[in-house]
Amino acid sequence: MPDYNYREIEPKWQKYWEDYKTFKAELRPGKSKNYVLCMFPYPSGALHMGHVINYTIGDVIVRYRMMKGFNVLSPMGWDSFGLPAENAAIKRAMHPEDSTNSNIEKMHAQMSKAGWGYDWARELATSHPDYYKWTQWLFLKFYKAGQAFKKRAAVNWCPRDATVLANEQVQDGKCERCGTPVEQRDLEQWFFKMSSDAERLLRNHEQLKGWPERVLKMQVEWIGRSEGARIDFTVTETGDPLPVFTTRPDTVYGVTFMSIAPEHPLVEKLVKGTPREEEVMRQVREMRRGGTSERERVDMEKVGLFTGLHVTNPLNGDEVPLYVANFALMTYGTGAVMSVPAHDQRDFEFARKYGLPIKVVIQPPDGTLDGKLAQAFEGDGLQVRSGPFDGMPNREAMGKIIQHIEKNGWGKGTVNYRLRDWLLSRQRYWGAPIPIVYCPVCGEVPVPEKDLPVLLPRNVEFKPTGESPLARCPDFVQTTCPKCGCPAKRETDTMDTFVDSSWYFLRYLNARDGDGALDPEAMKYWMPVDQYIGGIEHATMHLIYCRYFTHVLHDLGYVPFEEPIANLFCQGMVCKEAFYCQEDKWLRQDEVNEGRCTKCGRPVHAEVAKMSKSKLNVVSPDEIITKFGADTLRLYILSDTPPERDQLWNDEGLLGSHRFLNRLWSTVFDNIGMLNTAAGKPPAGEQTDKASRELRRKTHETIKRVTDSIEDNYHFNTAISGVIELVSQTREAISLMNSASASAAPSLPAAIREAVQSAVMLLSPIVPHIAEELWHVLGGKGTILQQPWPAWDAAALKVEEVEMAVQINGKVRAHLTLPAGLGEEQVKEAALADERVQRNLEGKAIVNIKVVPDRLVSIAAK
Ligand code: ANZ
Ligand code: ZN
Repeated sequence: MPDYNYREIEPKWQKYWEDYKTFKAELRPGKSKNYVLCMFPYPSGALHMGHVINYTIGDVIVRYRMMKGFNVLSPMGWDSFGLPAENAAIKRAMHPEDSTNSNIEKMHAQMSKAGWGYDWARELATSHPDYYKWTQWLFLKFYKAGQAFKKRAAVNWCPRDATVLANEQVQDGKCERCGTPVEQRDLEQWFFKMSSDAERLLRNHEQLKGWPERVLKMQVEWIGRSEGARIDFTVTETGDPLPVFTTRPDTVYGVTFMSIAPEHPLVEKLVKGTPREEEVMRQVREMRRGGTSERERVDMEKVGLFTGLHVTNPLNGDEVPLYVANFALMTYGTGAVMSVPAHDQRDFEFARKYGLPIKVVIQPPDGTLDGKLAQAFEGDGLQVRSGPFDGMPNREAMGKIIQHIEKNGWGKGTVNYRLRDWLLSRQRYWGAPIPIVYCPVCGEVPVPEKDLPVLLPRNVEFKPTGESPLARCPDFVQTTCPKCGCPAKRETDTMDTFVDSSWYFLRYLNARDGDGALDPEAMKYWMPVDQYIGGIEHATMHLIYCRYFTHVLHDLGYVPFEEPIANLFCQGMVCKEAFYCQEDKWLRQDEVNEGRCTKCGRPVHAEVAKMSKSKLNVVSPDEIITKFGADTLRLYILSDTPPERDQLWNDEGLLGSHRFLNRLWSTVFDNIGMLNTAAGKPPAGEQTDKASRELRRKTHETIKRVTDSIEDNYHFNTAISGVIELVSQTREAISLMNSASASAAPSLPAAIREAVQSAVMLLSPIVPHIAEELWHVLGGKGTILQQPWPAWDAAALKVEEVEMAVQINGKVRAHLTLPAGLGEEQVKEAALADERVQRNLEGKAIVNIKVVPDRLVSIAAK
């Protein structure tokens, strides 16, 4: 028997799939399509376990659906622009273009070695001109539709990466990439008008039934819809209007001070020339240097400073002090907050800190008022001290107060969103140039479509300085105005890499098409994506951006649908133990001995963490594939837990998977003669012997179980344990057949062949190389992917015998093996005939006998 030589068979089948273009997808009208998409990687140069879990899930779905008869599209490409690629290139002292392209080559080869099947004819890389030409084209469409525009704004600035960051790229006040504290800067920047899409992004959740609940929830929170009102206060001393946004118009009579964001343009104007000017402006600068992103400021210690001015409440004429406060955010609502300490905990704490009055206007149930309040009362109750609204339940008063405000021209009922416009310009080199020209005569002029792409020049000093590197490249900057021909200058910022990834799934459909960005016919056939697979970390960035992009393209008439992704699956993380020593920091596993650091002897702290280079707990997929084969890795990565859950890497489990594949291999090769003589003789139910019928039942149960598990949110782990059981039972049947009693089971060889063949087919999406090989050895032709997915025979599932428990007065006294589906009278008879039952009934009179068919006989006796 040949060894399980994965080193030979894996490249052999990979070559077969390539030579025969097994994964080539063509538009076939009338044939059911299935678009299976995995989030494309950025070409870091090496696959990690995160890729392995993501792309293995995708590949199993692809192969399963091919066998199910779908016309499957499975593309792959490269998210190759952006900071990570650029930083990696700087580190390697290479040009980003060269390092990106060489990384792509390496990773492409690694992907093939993992056995993932893609239609490589559709491969794309976002940093190639034939891709970004169309990204620029889309930008122009957005620009013309008013969806891309330039404005001056306070932006998050990472001093280390020397570029602006989207709000989404700031975490805990730090740059998501490098961890440097983020600063605020005032800059002219390009934005997409994503906030205009907030309502639709929420509304269309209706259409996203195939998305995980938690992703939708994260999006809802991120979009942050609030209903309330704009109320126009006025600065008492100057008459300047100062509107606020509030979700609690019912508390407007309880306003005891007003808070304004340090960035608010009114601040400087109001304090100018007043005695407090210097102090206020110093504080303002201090707060702004805090430099934290807006969302983080919410959690900071609340600080404020009295401006010396007041505002007048239009509803009751109260004049209350105006504070500059760090918790007031310039980019939310109007940048000013009416503060109601009695009913808002944040305002309450601020009022306590600065000795400001607290005025209850919604009666707490226990009747506490004002100064006696231990904390803000945020619940519902009746209005008090609220003018004409006294005595009204506050929920009802909200609407009434809004009406009152609107009638008097003091404001308006409004909806406010947390979702901001998308800041898309970057002061970095490695991105798609923004196709805009600045002319001294004509102003801002879009580059004509015929002049696209605006090529990213190669010879640029691209290390980050804060200024756009392209600005230092005169050949790039100097141009002529497309409108009037005057000397003009190009925009030197590049696009956020998330722009590139917001439409790549559409470009796969016509990746080689030089005549247009999108192909309507292909989109009509292939879209929406039937299954998208990727990490949960993209829930609020990529997965909102790509929806917004598609919405705009729909409005512009380019795509015939609004939602691009019908079903989304987010895989769990692969974790492993990581070890930390106070002295020597993170340690490799082999640097730990009996809980101590082998370098300094100190006790080591162990934790389970996502595999990461910094924690030295990564396992390299390449090494595993070399040592055990891709099939072992694929099987192992799916066998432990449902794939949406995080899993703990464990070397034992990996070996177990490898042993199983060896067992499967030898099950076929050890019995190949018998298996192939039995070909073409399927055991047909009734005429077969009992042992054959039992194995056959197991086979069909397993087919059903595997199919159901895959259909049930891809629970491959359950599918795998099902096949492992089937293989064990098959091996037992083989032993039986080889034993003396073989003559009692004449149909067994055929049943065994069916079992083995089914096991191979059911496993084929997961371990495709060994499956193709074994299937061939069993006489198959071509690729197993052209075979129909096995169907279970309902008749074979019929259980022949059941074990029934017999209870006497609630206690189980005997077990009976009876034919399944036996009638009630016959069951009773059999129970009473049983010797153990008779012994237990001795001297008692039967009161009642109940039968639960195929399960239980319950006897009551006295
Ligand atoms: C008065 C009030 C009374 C408020 C009360 C709440 C409770 P969400 O629900 O997140 O939309 N707010 C408005 N603009 C703000 C800004 N620029 N910076 C910081 N806070 C701001 O929050 C809406 C509430 O957040 C608004 O309702 C406002 O405080 C505050 F008992 O107005 B409220
Ligand atoms: Zn011009």
